[in-house]
Amino acid sequence: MRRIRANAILILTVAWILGTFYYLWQDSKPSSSSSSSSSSSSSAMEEKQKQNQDQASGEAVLQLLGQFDEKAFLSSKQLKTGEDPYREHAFNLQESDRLGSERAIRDTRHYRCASVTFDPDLPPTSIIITFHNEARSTLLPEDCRLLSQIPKVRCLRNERREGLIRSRVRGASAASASILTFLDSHCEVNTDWLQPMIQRVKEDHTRVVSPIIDVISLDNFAYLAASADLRGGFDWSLHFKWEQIPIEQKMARNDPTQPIRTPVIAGGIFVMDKGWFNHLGQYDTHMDIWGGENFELSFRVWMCGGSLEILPCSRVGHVFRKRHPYDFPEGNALTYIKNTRRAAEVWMDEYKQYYYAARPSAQGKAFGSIADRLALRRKLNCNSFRWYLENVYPELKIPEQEVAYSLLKQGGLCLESHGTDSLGLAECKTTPNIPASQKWTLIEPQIRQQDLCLAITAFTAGSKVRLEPCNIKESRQVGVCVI
Ligand SMILES: [Mn+2]
Repeated sequence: MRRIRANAILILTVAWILGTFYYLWQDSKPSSSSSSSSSSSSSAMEEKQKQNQDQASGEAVLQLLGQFDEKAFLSSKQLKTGEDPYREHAFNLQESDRLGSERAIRDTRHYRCASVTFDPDLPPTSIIITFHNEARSTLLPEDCRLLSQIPKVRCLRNERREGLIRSRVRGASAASASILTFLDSHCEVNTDWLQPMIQRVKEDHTRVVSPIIDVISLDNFAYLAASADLRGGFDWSLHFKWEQIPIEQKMARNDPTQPIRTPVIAGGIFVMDKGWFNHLGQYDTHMDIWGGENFELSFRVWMCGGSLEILPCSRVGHVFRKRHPYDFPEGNALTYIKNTRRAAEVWMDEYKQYYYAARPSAQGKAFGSIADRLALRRKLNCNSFRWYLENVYPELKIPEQEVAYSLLKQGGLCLESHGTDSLGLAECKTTPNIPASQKWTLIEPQIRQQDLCLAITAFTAGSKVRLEPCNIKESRQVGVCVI
């Protein structure tokens, strides 16, 4: 009896181990694989199915391209022997050309994404791709005449160099669908990338959604899965960075297919309702070429009643480059400063001082008139930047640096702290330096000494001022600033 039980346990254990391996193998195998060499253990039937899929996808591509002859198009502008394949586009053009526009890539989504369902009647979307001297093999058309041979494609050519911001606005205005999909011009979309985004926007038109952006190697064009635990963040110089989802949010995520709230989007790839895009003021069209527009859009969306999400079940690959392959007529740095300065001046309220502290070179640089954008902000009755920091991005640390400090004088005497809670007036001391007890720092809206803040004891005439631990939500400390 005991032996039978032991055997049963052994069999169950072996089955469990095999099952686990099968599960892991299922999870990691490339499900969109159409390369017949990918799996030697597949049965003949599976091979046949794959071949059929291959054929079907090949035909679908032919249908999509219509009369457009991709091979002829690419061969008319080939790399010369000995030419640096990185020179013109800052990625390996030779490798990009060799791959062509259709290849099998690994489905990098979490396996549970495959069973997520979508409404059968999702609304259509217009895809807007802006480009400037893009390579022929990463974005097929660079010539509007050839481009128009591809069914459904419209090509708008600007009279002069406008940059991505004004070009996107022009593309959005010409779009016929009610949902806009913005794509960079060197992207490769993955399995069912579009449905999750359209679904979220259909359910709530104020959502602005973005896929997880996978990495396409600029050297060999390998398609690499990006982490699903990242969101968009920034530092005070308005430098975008990917950052880990805060640990509490990560712990609370029990469904890996659920959207990730993000303070900002990277800006290259996102989906937005067209009516909402127009209602919110499209883009700041006084921004030039590239950069900063993602902050302006992100602040505006959050502060004016919308939200930003990254959808883990949508994956799009992007060639991340180390330099811009095109020139900036005003110079790269000046353009970035102009654009981010406009974003800071319109949206960051008193917190723009931290932007200037982190990017001192921005001080005094021209950024044009922002009157129309300030009017837009008033019209839309948007929240303050402080609201944004408290509700959307509390993880962004406010610099502890002393923004403005000085003595606080009454008559000939100066306010001085004694210990942690008592205050008094004393002879002003300035040599050799202001002592810590008389040095008061203004960090709006509080007056501080390290972690202690000046506060009134009550909102009545004659109430005393005292020192207490700083608390930004304590109105008795904010009131002190009004003096
Ligand atoms: Mn890009």
